[in-house]
Amino acid sequence: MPNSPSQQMTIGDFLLRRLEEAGIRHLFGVPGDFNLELLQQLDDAGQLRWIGTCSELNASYAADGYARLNGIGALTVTNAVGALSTINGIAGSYAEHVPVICIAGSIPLRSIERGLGMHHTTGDGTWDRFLGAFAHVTAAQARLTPRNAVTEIDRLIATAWREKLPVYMELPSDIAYLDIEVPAAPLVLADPPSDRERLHSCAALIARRLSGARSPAILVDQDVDRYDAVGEVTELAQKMQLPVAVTGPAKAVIDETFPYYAGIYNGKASNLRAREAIEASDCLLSIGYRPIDGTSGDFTASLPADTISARGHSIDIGSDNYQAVTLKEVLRGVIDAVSPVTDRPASQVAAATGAGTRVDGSAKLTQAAYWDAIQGYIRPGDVLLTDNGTSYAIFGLQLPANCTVVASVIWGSIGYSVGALLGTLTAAPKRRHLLFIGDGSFQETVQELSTLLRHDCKPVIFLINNGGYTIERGYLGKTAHYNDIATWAYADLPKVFRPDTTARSFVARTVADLQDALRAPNDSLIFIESVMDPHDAPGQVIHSSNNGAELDYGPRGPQRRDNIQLQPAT
Ligand SMILES: Cc1ncc(C[n+]2csc(CCOP(=O)(O)OP(=O)(O)O)c2C)c(N)n1
Ligand SMILES: [Mg+2]
Repeated sequence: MPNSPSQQMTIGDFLLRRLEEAGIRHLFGVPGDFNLELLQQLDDAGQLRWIGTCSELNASYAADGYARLNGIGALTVTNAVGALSTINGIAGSYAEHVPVICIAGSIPLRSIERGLGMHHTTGDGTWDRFLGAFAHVTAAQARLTPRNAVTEIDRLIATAWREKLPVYMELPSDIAYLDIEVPAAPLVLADPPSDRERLHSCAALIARRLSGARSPAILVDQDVDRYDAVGEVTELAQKMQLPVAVTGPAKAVIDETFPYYAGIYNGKASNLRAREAIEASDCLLSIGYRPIDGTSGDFTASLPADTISARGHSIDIGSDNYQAVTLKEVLRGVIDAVSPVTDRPASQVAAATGAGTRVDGSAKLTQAAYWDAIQGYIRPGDVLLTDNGTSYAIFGLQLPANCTVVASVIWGSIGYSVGALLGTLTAAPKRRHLLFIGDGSFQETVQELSTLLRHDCKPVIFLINNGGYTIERGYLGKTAHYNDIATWAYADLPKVFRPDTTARSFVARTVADLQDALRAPNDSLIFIESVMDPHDAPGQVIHSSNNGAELDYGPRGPQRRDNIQLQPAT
C-alpha cells in the first residue's frame, strides 16, 4: 500500500492499538517471561486495561464471556504452559462461535533461528507443536515476525470477527519492541457488502416463500446473536407476525416477552407451542441451527424438508446455495420485501408461574422451591450465567425483557461460568449479573472469585451445595462415591479470597433462609449457598440425563441396573 499513510510503531504497540480499534478495552490473562514485554507496553500505553486472572483457563473463559457481550475479546498468556491451559476454553469459544483472540507470548525468534532449547517447550528443540495444537480449535493462527506482523495481526483479528471464532497468535518475545511500518488508518471491522444480485434474489425468494405460506416460522440459534441479527429477526417476526422459537443455546436471544416468541425448540423435549410452530411449518426459516443431542431433543428434531437454512454468510434454499451474502442484509431485504401481516395470533408461551407461590418457610429447601424463588428474583436486563448441572433449570424459566443468558451448552465445560462471569461483568458493569452454579462446577474454577472480589464486582452467585455431581447421578452412579465431592464452607470463600470483603454471604437451608437472602441489596457481591439434597433435581434435567445415558452407553450399558440412576420423582 505505497500510497496509504503509514507510521512507525513497535509491533507490540501496533497489536495493542489494533485490539483497541477492534473494540477491545480489556485484556485478560496471566503473565510469563514471554509476554511480560507486551504487558509493559500495555502499561506504558495506558489504554487497554489489564485484568490478571488466577489461571489461564479462567482467562480463556473470561475472554469468552467478555466477547459474548462486547462482540470480541482477547487474552494473553505465556508460551505453552499458559497457552495449553487455555485450549479447553478456546475450543469452547470455537464450539460456541465466540470471537476470542488468544495471544501467546512465545519463545524468541532468536531461539528458533539458532535452535536454542528453551523452557516452556518440550525441550527437544521444536517450536511448532503449540501452533499446531491450536490449528485444530481456531479459525486462524500465526507466529508474528517483523515482516508479517501488519498483515497477520489484521488478518487474525478480522477473521475472528468475521467468522465469530477464536484465533491464535504467537508473539515471539524478542520482537514486541521492534519498530515496523504500520498503517495510520484504523482497523475497520465490517463484512464486505453482499453481491447485489445474490442478495436481491435470495431475499426476494425468502420473502415470497414466507408470504405464500400458511404457517411460516423462524428457528433461531446462537448465530443470530453472534451476527448481530436479533433486531432484524424480531422486526421480521413482528411485521409478519411469525412465531419464533429458539434453541437452548439461543435462550433469551429473542426477548421472551416478545408476543411472537414461541419458546425453546428441542425436538420431542420442546413445549407444544414451539414444536408445533417449527415442525408443522410450511415455510421454516432456520438461522444457524446446529443439531446436536442437546438442541435436537436427542435427535428427535424434525424440521420440514424444505426448510430455508440461513447462516452468517450463506443461505440454502432448496437446491440453491447463496454465497457472498450477509445474514443481516438478507433479513433486511426480506423485511423490506414482505407486506405486513395483521391477523395471525400471537405465540405467547404461558406466563411464568412461581414468584409468590405459597410455601412453608421453615420447610427444607427443595429444587422446586428454589427455582420458583429464582423466577421471582430475576429482573428485566439481568445477565444470567448458568453452568452445567441442575442449574440448567434456568432454561425452563421465563425471563423478563432484555435479559441475556450466557452458558456453554454445546461445549459444556463445567466451571466455565465463573471465568465467564468475570468477563461479562467487565464488559457490562452496569448490568446485574446472576450466576447459577453447582458445587461440582464451582470447585473447578473457584479461584476466580478472587478476581471478582478484587475488582469490586457485584454479581449474585447462586451456588447449589448438594454434595456432588447430581446431574451425573441421572446418568449413572445415583449413590456412587465417584459422584461425591468434598464439602466446602462455600459461603466463607468470599472472606478467604478477600479478607476485607463487603460481600454478603448466606447459607440457605430452608425456604425462609433463601427468601431472606434474596432481600439483600445489590450493593456488593452476594453469595448464596443453598444446601439441597443430592437426589433432588429438576425433572427435566434428570430426564435428559437418563436419555443421555441411553445414548452414551447403549443397550449393553450399566444404566439399566436397579437403582443405579437418579430418576425424576414420579
Ligand atoms: C470440564 C468438565 N469436566 C467434567 C464434566 C462432566 N460433568 C458435567 S456436569 C457435571 C457435574 C456438575 O455438578 P454440579 O456443578 O455440582 O451440578 P449439580 O448437578 O450437582 O447441581 C460433570 C462432572 C464436564 N462437563 N466438564
Ligand atoms: Mg452439585
